[in-house]
Amino acid sequence: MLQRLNWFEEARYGLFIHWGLYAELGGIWNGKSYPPGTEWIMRRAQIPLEEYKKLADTFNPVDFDAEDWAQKAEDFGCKYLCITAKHHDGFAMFDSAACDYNIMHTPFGRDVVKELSEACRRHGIKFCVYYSQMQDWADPDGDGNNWDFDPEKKDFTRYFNNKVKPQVRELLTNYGEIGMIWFDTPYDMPIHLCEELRDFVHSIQPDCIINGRIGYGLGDYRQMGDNEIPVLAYKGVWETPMTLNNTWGFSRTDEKWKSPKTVVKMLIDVVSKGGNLLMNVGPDARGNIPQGSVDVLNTVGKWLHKNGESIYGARACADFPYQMRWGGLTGKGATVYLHLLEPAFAPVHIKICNIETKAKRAYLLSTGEELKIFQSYELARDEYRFLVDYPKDKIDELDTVIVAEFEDTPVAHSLYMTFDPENAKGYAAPAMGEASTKGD
Ligand code: H79
Repeated sequence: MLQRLNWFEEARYGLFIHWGLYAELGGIWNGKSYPPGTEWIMRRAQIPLEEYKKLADTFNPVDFDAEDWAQKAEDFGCKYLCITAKHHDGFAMFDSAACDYNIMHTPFGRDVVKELSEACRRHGIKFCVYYSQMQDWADPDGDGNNWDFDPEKKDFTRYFNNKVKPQVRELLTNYGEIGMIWFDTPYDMPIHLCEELRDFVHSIQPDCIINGRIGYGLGDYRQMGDNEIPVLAYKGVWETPMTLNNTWGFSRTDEKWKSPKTVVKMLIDVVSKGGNLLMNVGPDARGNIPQGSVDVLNTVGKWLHKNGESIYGARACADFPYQMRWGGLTGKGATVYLHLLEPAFAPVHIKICNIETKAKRAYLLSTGEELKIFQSYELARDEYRFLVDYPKDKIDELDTVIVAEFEDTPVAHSLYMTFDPENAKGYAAPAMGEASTKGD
């Protein structure tokens, strides 16, 4: 694996921030609502550029406090933060000599990227930037705005040389170490420009990660689709960007936040398949992250501060070919974290089927309390299994984490393994009633 991916694999959970001029509209233009995807409103409502640009004349997020946002990211348990430096609308949230259409030319006149990069550094959070490299609805040569500009006259290479490369250079030069640059919607960008962009990034900051949406598999890791989590564990490094409601940018109408339980489940689902979760918030035009989203992510953060060991640096376990309706597994070497999400599906014990590796002990992560374990050979199914008792009175309704230490990295057997009586030795058959499979 690439060295520069090490921190990313360790991090597992990041905070995505979609913030731009569109926050002023919050999904509403001329009294008409354009959910979801409020950051797309300029294109969806075909707002003339001259009209949309007026938002820059009024952009003044007086409540913006980089320190507060970085503190929040830390409280949420996020290890990296990625802010939209330029989204498809073409407006730069940083001081850019390459293009005047940027935050310095607003009543606010402060470089948000600068302030956030410094605050993140103070809080030990990897600072990352999102940059839309192909679409630009403010530039006649950028992609996507066919209502102000004639598509026939577009010269993308000119845009690439005049705006993309100079702005990417600014981002990678003026803000210290950038953990990752997050590209988006490469559409049909020619491969030689994608390669040029990749090499350009690494010529300035060799350690800066490039996400998959640079196109053609040229990125350092695989970017899953927006809000898409794969069904199976995925080999290699990957990340799912996820909305907390149903939009990336701020919405005046959408307060349908996912519950803390849903977020924790998603995080476990993603990490148990070897990926990262990049969870989004959309601050409003005053610079406040909506309180409803803060409340949800704070609750998740409190859980993470107690149980983070089972997430940060954790990996997919051997792919046990069973659906574990009670929850899921994450792992680190010979340690397995059993995430009890649905105790109703584990009325007696928690069970991992088809696991032969010997267990040493198990304990409750939150208290360290030792738990009783069983391992047995199951004649009926010709397989080994691992069971652990759990304290029914110490359930964390978000997720109760049980740590099981094995003698080695646990391996799953094929469903079609053949019976070898020798293998069955050394495992005590559980006494009746102790590790009953009734109801399983
Ligand atoms: O930045 C966020 C999105 O704006 C961006 N990717 C994430 C991280 C993105 N760009 N394009 N797409 C996603 C795919 C296009 C989705 C669309 Fe729609 C469907 C555009 C118009 C209809 C979603 C729904 C966005 C607006 C409405």
